[in-house]
Amino acid sequence: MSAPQPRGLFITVEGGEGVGKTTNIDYLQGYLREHGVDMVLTREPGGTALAEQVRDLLVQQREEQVDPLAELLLVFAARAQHIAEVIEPALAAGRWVLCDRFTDATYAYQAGGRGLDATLVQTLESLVQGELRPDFTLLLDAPVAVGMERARDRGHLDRFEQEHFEFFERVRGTYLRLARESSGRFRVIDAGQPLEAVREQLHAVCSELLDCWSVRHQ
Ligand code: Z5A
Repeated sequence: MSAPQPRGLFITVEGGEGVGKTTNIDYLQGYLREHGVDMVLTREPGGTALAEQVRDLLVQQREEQVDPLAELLLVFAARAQHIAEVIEPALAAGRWVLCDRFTDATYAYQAGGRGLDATLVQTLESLVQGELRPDFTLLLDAPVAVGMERARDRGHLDRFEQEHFEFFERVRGTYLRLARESSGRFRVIDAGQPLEAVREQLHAVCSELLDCWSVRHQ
């Protein structure tokens, strides 16, 4: 009888405003696929038809003030659908999942940024995810002023991107605290550096991920 299929690796990429997630995820995906990794690339909020509709509701500018608790519940509603439809089936089939943001973003934005009690996030995390947690999280970190300038240069700003400097300082502070508290899972990338230097750091992390995968297969 053949050995059971090992679960795929669940890798999340996190960071504040303008740190270059999209730019670097495209690069990571290309690099890992070249090294033979069978992978699903997805994002939060989003990743399914329903969750992408929730994403639109969350990021659109609107007249009414969005209540932080309503925002939190929408984020987790989208996440429940995303886990059931995309993440769990892929991991169970032995595929890697590379996800642009996950629950660390909820701690950073809804608890850190908006000021909601982090225990609310913990409660919903347990309810919606059960035991599911990322195997590795790449935190792209850059000074807030650098990130905000890059995002401004990109043009149109969504509802989150229009937040003020102090909001993004709290987001960054929360991410860095999470990285210190879960240092086994997090890899912090200095994303304030030029792209070439960021990619060198990503190569080192990719080698580690590929090593971890080959151990899982033994
Ligand atoms: N959100 C939440 O509140 N709670 C949650 O639980 C979750 C999400 C999951 C949408 O997410 C919003 O959802 C997000 C938080 C909230 N709002 N914000 N802000 P998103 O992931 O789509 O948001 P985003 O931050 O706008 O992601 P992004 O599109 O990946 O942006 P980015 O990180 O700024 O990446 P970029 O577009 O690749 O880079 C920005 C510019 O900088 C671009 O012109 C690049 O060419 C340039 N760049 C990138 N790297 C460099 C370097 N190293 N040097 C020079 N220039 C660079």
